[in-house]
Amino acid sequence: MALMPHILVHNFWDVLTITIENLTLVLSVHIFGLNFGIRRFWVIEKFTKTVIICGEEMTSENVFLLNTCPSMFCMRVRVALAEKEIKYETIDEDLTNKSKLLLETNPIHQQVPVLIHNGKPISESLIIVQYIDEVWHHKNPLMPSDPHKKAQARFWADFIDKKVFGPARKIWSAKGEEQEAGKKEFIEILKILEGEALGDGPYFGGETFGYVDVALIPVYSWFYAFETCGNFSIEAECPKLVGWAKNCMKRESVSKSLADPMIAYETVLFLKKLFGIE
Ligand SMILES: N[C@@H](CCC(=O)N[C@@H](CS)C(=O)NCC(=O)O)C(=O)O
Ligand SMILES: *[C@@H]1O[C@H](CO)[C@@H](O)[C@H](O)[C@H]1NC(C)=O
Ligand SMILES: *[C@@H]1O[C@H](CO)[C@@H](O)[C@H](O)[C@H]1NC(C)=O
Repeated sequence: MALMPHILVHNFWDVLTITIENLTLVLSVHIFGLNFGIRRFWVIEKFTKTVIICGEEMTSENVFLLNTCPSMFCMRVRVALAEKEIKYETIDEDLTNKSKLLLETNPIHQQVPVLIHNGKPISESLIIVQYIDEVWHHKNPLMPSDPHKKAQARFWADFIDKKVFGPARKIWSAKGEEQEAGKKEFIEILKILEGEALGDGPYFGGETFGYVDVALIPVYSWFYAFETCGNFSIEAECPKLVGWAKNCMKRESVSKSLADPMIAYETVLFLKKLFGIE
């Protein structure tokens, strides 16, 4: 029988495959320039142009995250995966030059994060966090089980999505009155979260670290950038909220998943340059 090897060249991997009828054997895989040799890889999913492959040696859970390090939305997913102790591979995206894989797995928004679990993509950070909580429900549940408490948690996460990021962006991207308005709105929103949602803490979910904590904690890694750009102190305005954030940072799932504040600050400087601000 004549074997016909197909060489598929992709953004971040080269795969040498042999296809015999419907069976595809992957013989040699180069990922980020590393040769994984002949191993038992299997093809998880064929998107139109990209083959997702996975080897047992790489990850036991078949979880990939399309990621950029300083993205607050990606950090949410990294925190949730860490809480669940899931092994996964991150695939770093250059958002100024998006990969085919990103365009294929999130064709509607073309944004990170995208979680690919067993070849199936899921996008939108809060939806991904809920998915993670449902699939790995045995370990550190993030969502309360009581339907009313669950609805409240979803309310506050939605509030964060709708209210926090707009003013936060104004702090670094605007000047003068508009920047002052951004600072004021940002602090007002944090005060609402502090007063109405956090309560006596230690977490938004009460005694246990949960969904709302995951939704908000990545913003903390951008505080330094906001404070530097806006010349103000968030801690002076919202000491309780900063106390909550510092407490969250004691969790390894959080401290290991959040970007270094300097990286967030450098990202702000990069974005300013990219958008011609200053
Ligand atoms: N609502 C989305 C927001 C995701 C998002 O804004 N991602 C940014 C990076 S922080 C992105 O991919 N931007 C690229 C673009 O919009 O072209 C979520 O929660 O996942
Ligand atoms: C964009 O990405 C592709 C592959 O992902 C690479 O070959 C190309 O050089 C990149 N272009 C720029 C301008 O970085
Ligand atoms: C920053 O704020 C302080 C007061 O809080 C003020 O004295 C100082 O001039 C400000 N710096 C700039 C660069 O606006």
